[in-house]
Order: sequence, then structure tokens, then C-alpha cells
Amino acid sequence: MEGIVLRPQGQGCIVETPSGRMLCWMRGRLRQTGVSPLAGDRVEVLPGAQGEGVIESVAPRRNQLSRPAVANVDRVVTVTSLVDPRVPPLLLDRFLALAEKARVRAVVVVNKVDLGRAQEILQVENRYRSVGYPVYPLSARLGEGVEPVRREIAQGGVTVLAGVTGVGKSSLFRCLIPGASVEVGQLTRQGHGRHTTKHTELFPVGDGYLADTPGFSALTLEGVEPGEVAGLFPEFRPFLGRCRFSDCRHLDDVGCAVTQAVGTRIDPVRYESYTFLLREAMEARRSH
Ligand SMILES: Nc1nc2c(ncn2[C@@H]2O[C@H](COP(=O)(O)OP(=O)(O)OP(=O)(O)O)[C@@H](O)[C@H]2O)c(=O)[nH]1
Ligand SMILES: [Mg+2]
Ligand SMILES: [Zn+2]
Repeated sequence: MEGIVLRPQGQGCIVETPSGRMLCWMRGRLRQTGVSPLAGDRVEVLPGAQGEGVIESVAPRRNQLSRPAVANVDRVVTVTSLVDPRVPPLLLDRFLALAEKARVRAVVVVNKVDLGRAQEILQVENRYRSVGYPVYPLSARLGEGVEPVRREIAQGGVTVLAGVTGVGKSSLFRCLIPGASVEVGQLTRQGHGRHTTKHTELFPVGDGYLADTPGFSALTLEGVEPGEVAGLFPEFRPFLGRCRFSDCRHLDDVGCAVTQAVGTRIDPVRYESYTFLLREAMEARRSH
């Protein structure tokens, strides 16, 4: 039967199948190929005795995040806040660009609406809705505005949260999965030298799953070619191919259709993020 890996466990993993959760082991010849199951892996299971099973095959991964290790991500909920911390738009736009690069659906959460800034929140809502991203303003602390996010995740597939430190990812996670234990208000220590054995775990939400560790922790557009960056901004796409020169960088180039649209169909703040991410991609290429 078909199943999805919820988390690795020892040499095996916990798989959710139509007939419940099973502790599963990889078939020997699979282990020899060096495949180890990740949260999100779709697997074929042969049920055995006592709620255990054997994994016969692992479906090819549609995508895979390292740090945290999650396979087959369908959706990223990018979390930001305007106060405490005040997250620069560039950091949100970078997560959105990474999601576009991975071909993963992205939605935007503006957390901490209990701290005010109603006017600015509206501005951010308009900015990202006009690009096509659903925007959910909410307060994880008060548990207000969380239901639409739950419905989004419950539609199906695997969702990860993303966002810089302190925006409230763990707090939102706790609203969505009340029973689970995650650290709130502490710096997540993962990936800072200390050896942590904690694996990513998926928790069911309706017909979907939410990962308990945030995704896209790699904070640069490494592996993105400079020429690709403009295409990672959905609102730029109608203008691409319409510039005078085919190698237009959409900076100060003559006859650029993108820069002509800045201030009307392209938000200047988003354009600013583009110029920064383009430089980042150019530098990354130079240093390799
Ligand atoms: N006022 C307010 N504070 C919040 C809200 N959500 C979270 N916080 C606080 O913001 C701080 C950081 O929240 P976390 O949930 O730990 O943030 P995080 O994104 O998981 O941070 P890292 O794990 O470091 O990446 C904590 O002190 C929370 O109590 C909110 O909606 N309103
Ligand atoms: Mg956290
Ligand atoms: Zn151009």
C-alpha cells in the first residue's frame, strides 16, 4: 500500500498509510542503494505483523529541501512581521523567490498584527496580493486569523513554514498543531555547530501535512543563474522578452520593459528586492 513518511526513526521511519501508522524498515536492496527515507517521501509499503512494515520502494522526489530534510514540498508559508522584528521586504522576497525557484506554491503570513501598524499591514497585503500570493494577516499570539492558514494547509500536500528568526513560525506552528512540542521564543539552534539529532516531522492538518521545522533556511540564491532571477518575480513575467536587448538585466539598461513598469504594474519595493537578489546571484557566480 501507498504511504507518506512522517519522520525517520532510528534505522527506519514512521509511515502513515490508509490503515494507520506503521514503523517501517527499508527493504535490504533499497538500503544498499543508499536511499534513506525523508519526511515527505511517498513510499510503497508491504504491511507486516505488529504494526510494522517494509518499504518496497520510494517514489522519485519532486523536490527536496536540505536543512531541514523534507521531500516533495507542495507549499511554503512565508512568515513575516512588521514590528519586533521589523523584517525588511528583501528577506520576504528572497523566500518567495526561493519558492518560485523550487516551483512550490507560496503564501504570505503577516504575523503580530496585535502590535498595530494597520496601515502598513494593508500596504503589504496589497503588494503581495497584486503579485498573486494569498496574504494572511494574523496574530499567532492571540490565535486570531489562523483559520484561513489552516484551511490552506488542510487542502492537501506538504507545507513548510519559512521566515527569519523571531517572526513567529514556532508560535504559528503551535496554533496549528496544539499538541506538538516546538521551541518558542528561543533561537533555533539547529545548524549552529551543535549536533542535533532532531529530525523533521510531519503533522497531519486536514488532508495535508505541516513540517515542524522551517524550510528554506539557506539564505542565498545559490545555484540561481543571474538571468533566472527576473523570472522568479511573477509580476515581471509579462514584460520579460519585451526589452530592447535580449540580455537585458533590467537595471539601467536602455529600452527595458521591466523598469518602465516600475511604479505602475511593478511595485518599487519588489523591484528593489530584484536588484539586490540579482547582484547576489551575480556575486555567487563570480565566487564559484
Ligand atoms: N506580539 C506578538 N508576539 C508574537 C506573536 N507570535 C510570536 N510572538 C513572539 O515572538 C517571539 C518569537 O516567536 P517564535 O515563534 O519563537 O519565532 P520563530 O519564527 O519560531 O523564531 P526562530 O525559531 O528563532 O526562527 C516570541 O517571543 C513569541 O512569543 C504575535 O502574534 N504577536
Ligand atoms: Mg522557531
Ligand atoms: Zn529589461
